[in-house]
Amino acid sequence: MKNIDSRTHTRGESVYLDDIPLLQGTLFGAAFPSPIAHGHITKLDISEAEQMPGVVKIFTYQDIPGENQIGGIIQDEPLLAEQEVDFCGMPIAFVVAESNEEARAAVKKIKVEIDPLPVITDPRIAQAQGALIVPPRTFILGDVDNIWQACTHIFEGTADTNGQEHLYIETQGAYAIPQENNGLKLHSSTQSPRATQQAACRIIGVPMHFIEVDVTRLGGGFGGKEDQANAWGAMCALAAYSLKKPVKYSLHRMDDMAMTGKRHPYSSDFKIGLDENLKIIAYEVTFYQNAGAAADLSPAILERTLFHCTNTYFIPNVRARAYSCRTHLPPNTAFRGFGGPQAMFVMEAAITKAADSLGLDASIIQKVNLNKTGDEFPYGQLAVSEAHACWNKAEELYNLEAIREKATAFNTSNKFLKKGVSVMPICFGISFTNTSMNQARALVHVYTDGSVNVSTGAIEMGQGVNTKMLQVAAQVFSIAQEKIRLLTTNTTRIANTSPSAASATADLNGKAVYLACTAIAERLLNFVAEELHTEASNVALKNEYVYLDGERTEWDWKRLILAAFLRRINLSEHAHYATPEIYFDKLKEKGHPFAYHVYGTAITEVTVDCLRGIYEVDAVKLVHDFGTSMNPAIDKGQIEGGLVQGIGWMTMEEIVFDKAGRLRSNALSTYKIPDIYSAPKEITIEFLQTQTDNLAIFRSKAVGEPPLMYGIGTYFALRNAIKAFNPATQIPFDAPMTPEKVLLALYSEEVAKLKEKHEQAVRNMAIS
Ligand code: LUZ
Ligand code: MOS
Repeated sequence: MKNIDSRTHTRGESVYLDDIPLLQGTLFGAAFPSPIAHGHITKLDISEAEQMPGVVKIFTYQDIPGENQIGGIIQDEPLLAEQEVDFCGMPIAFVVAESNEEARAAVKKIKVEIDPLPVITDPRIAQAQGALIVPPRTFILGDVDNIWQACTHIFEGTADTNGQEHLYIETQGAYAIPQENNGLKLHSSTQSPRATQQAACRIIGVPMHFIEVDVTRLGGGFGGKEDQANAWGAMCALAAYSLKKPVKYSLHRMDDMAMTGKRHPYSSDFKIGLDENLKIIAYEVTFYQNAGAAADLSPAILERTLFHCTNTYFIPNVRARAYSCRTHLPPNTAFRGFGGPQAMFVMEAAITKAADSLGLDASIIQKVNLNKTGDEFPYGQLAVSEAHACWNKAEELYNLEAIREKATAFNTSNKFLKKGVSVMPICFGISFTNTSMNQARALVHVYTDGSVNVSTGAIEMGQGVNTKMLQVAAQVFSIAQEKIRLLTTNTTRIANTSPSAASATADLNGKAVYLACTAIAERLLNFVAEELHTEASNVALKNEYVYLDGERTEWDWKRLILAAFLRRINLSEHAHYATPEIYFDKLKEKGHPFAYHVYGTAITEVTVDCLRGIYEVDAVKLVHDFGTSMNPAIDKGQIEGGLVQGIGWMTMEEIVFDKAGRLRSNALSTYKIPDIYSAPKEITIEFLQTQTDNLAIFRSKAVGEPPLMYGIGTYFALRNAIKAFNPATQIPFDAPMTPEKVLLALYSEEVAKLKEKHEQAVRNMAIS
């Protein structure tokens, strides 16, 4: 089945926030961001801005009737700065004017004086000063301290990954419309309607039932709107509530980039120990997470980093420690993978360090350490593993040996072009790590003509979740897809939603749709069985007909529905689903937090131009564990998108903050994301279709986040290509591998000599 949005998308008819027709009298907001990363506000002068044409009101924290607080996990984030600013881009005031342009013009007239305070951008410095968001967490398996002496090989090192801009095509935004009796309707580009509703209510100081949040779809989220859509929703709600006028704020790209948090940069130390058979028997890792200026989702992300610290390997002795460090960057936030990719990069760096030192290909160490069913993760859950199945299938199907030989032959006959190959196995846990969030609801109405409406808590953000929801309803009722419509995500129809996140949206909401449709179907079957003087177990719904003992009856779907309605059978159902079996004990740091894991293996081939440092990804060939995919077209789309996004994070996407905490890569001219030319020339996706029972909807495993981590393979393939040119080079594990870094690594000796010469020249100048 194709994506139900494809027609309106290609015709430009799909409705995003900016496509909502504006009500007469709508006002427009714009935030005034702090120009400085850290300091005390000594003076805020809005008098000139207030006199600007079209300006209706300028809100500061003093105009907030409720609580000036939008922190989710920890109450440490004001909506509008009070006495202190903690990051460059922190909203200080909210201008509301009659037009967008007037609001933005007025923002430029606001004057603020700030006494600067020291700015920290490095998480290790923050940690050394005790600036932590939450106390550190430690996961332990086995006895790492007493196993080092049993190791044949021990290697240590550091590995760093930079952040990543979400770059959803639709920027953040909201549109608040007053209703009678002080109610508000809030359109928001949010992954979490409940969180946006709650934040807005808290700011205004009204109970949650005063605000209805409604979302048709998002033009991308990637985690950037899991928590950080709330501020803009709250600002619009605040202004609409106090002015009794509709208020809209849709951020400009550069404002969005400067004011919102990104993927967390991490700096990490590792120590890895192997026995004589290359089995990793000890692994110790310390993560320094750059949380930014407020907690946001950082504690949850830190937790997922720990959960994924051993990637897909079984390591019997592990100690993993993680610090969430408070710095003066915009609060970093959820981003596809949610701290997992950062941990997996460190694991792969440790293996690569061992392989380099032992003169081996990393894949030899990777392969002998893949986990098996029954192996214990450091957090106590036992694996149901497809690691070997994916690896072996990829190795054979794509002929890894031949790929390697081809690359070696190419490298022998080319001086300035070098190929590199890597293998990247992945393992990703599916469920919110916070057990309580693993719940969802669905509301299904069957109308008297047999047509069906479905509402869920799922947010459609381009990932195709609505199509999957429709498939569930169509399958349970056995009716044509044209009879079913997916409605907007709305807090009055579906309350208390978990964010559409953690790759779990289709599973959680799909199960709720399944339960709702099944309940209605059961009532229908009981009713028709009575009409046909038989047992319900003898009748079934099939292709829009009632079947009796396998034979089609005269009862078609329409007749059935109308007759059931006239007999006053309930044709609506609101169902609730909560993932069974999962739990986690934070005191022991043990449990069974994930419904299941998703596995896969990717082989990456790259070519580096050793004169210029630029590179191409020739091919990524992978085997992915889909369970039993319920929609291969959508799932393949998720794999391709995730992979290219992961490659971008690992290669060309480079976030640069200067020492003062100002974002320098603040536009698409200075922040490069993969385009069609930098995507792999070839992406081959092979399905590992398994029949094993799992907790996924229709056994179709979650596919949102796992494929991003295949992108890590590109980093290590590039490294191998560089080493083919310059075997002696020492390449720090420091992603992204930009062309500049490639060039420096290719000519590390020359670079060192130039540096020496330069320093000598500087010394000579100083003397003369
Ligand atoms: N969001 C969240 C997530 O709140 N908890 C999670 O475990 C998670 N995992 C992935 C992505 N978003
Ligand atoms: Mo997410 S990182 O699943 O919002």
